[in-house]
Amino acid sequence: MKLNLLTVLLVSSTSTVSAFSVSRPFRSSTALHVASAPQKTKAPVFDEVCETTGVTLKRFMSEVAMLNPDITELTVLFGAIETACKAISNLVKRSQLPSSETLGYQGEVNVQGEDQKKLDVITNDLLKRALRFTGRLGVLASEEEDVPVDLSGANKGVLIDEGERYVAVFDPLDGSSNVDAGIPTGTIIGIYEHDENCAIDPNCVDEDCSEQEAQCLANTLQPGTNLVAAAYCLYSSSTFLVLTLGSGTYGFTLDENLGEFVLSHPDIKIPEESSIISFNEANTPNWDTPLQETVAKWKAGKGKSGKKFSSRYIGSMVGDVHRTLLYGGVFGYPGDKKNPNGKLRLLYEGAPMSFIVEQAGGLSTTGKERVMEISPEVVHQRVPVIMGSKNDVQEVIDAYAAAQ
Ligand code: AFP
Repeated sequence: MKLNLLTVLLVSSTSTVSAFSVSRPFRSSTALHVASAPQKTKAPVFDEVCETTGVTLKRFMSEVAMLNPDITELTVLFGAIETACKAISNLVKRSQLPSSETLGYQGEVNVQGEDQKKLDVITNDLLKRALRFTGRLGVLASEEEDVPVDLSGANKGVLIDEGERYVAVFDPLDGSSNVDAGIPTGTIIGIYEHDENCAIDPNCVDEDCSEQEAQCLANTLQPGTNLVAAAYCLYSSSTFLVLTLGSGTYGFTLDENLGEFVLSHPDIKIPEESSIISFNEANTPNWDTPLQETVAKWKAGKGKSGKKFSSRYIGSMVGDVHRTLLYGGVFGYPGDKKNPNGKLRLLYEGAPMSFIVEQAGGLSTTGKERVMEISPEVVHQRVPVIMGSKNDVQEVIDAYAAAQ
């Protein structure tokens, strides 16, 4: 069904993208009309692999599409994500050179009161445009945008067909406070199905929008269980792209000679238990008692596994979760007395990363509930997150349950 939407996203002649949308916070006061939970996708098996190129992300996605024709459109989105990640990787790498002039602050504060880095703004623009030019996106929400951005009208010129349309949520440069020191950073992306029945009057700006129109723009407010895909790119010693389409977690490494992401970590399985904790431990005295006690036991080697845990913390969620996926352990940013919902954002940090971790056999919880099952009420909602190895995270869940 063709969407009856006109643009509320304007691209100015100076290439600055500004979103004009409803300014009030988006609250799902009534149930959102959203697509039903996605079906499990079939994962490809590669019988024959070229020794020189390996399995590229392009081949992976085209084989996924052949096995799952209903998600063929996702290959176009992943083409855009791939290009954006390569471009961001180059920007991050070059940022240390004085000639790049991309380090430091932009001089703006985002809606969450955080100072925006120059690279936050540049990468947000880059990813937004890459996704928009696919013509497959109805709405997007980003850490760096105050409100969701309706793209349907803006896509008119590049719309290829009237196939499925998606909602993208992303954090273009997570961990950007580390970027000036050359510490790993990442991009996090979640993809939902868009409600194609949404119709927004072209004159709908700010208070002119009806509740229904506001809710259509707020089509981003879906729980993680509705995600059809999630991915992160890690800009580190190598550039990685790790994704799930709901059937396992797959890791690709950028082969800089080929310019292609090559499957390097097929069907990642996070170790069921480990001995690594990854928290900002300066906040320990303010954590909930069950978490404080569990972590204290782990440090003393008196937890369920009897192993003595050690600590690894970068302060970039993508880097910390990537290590946790490969080595096991528990990464978290829990709620505390000062910030009961912690620091991480549900929509574009907590939910997509939980999807990736769960698809690798891990768990992700707030301590009291599964992160994937929380329905966001506002776009930039924060959520306590404790994710990683199944047995270790279960120990935290059990401690919370016992304390109730
Ligand atoms: P920045 O993007 O502002 O650097 O924040 C990164 C982040 O959202 C997440 O990637 C980290 O896990 C977490 O914040 C680190 O927060 P602390 O600096 O409070 O430990």
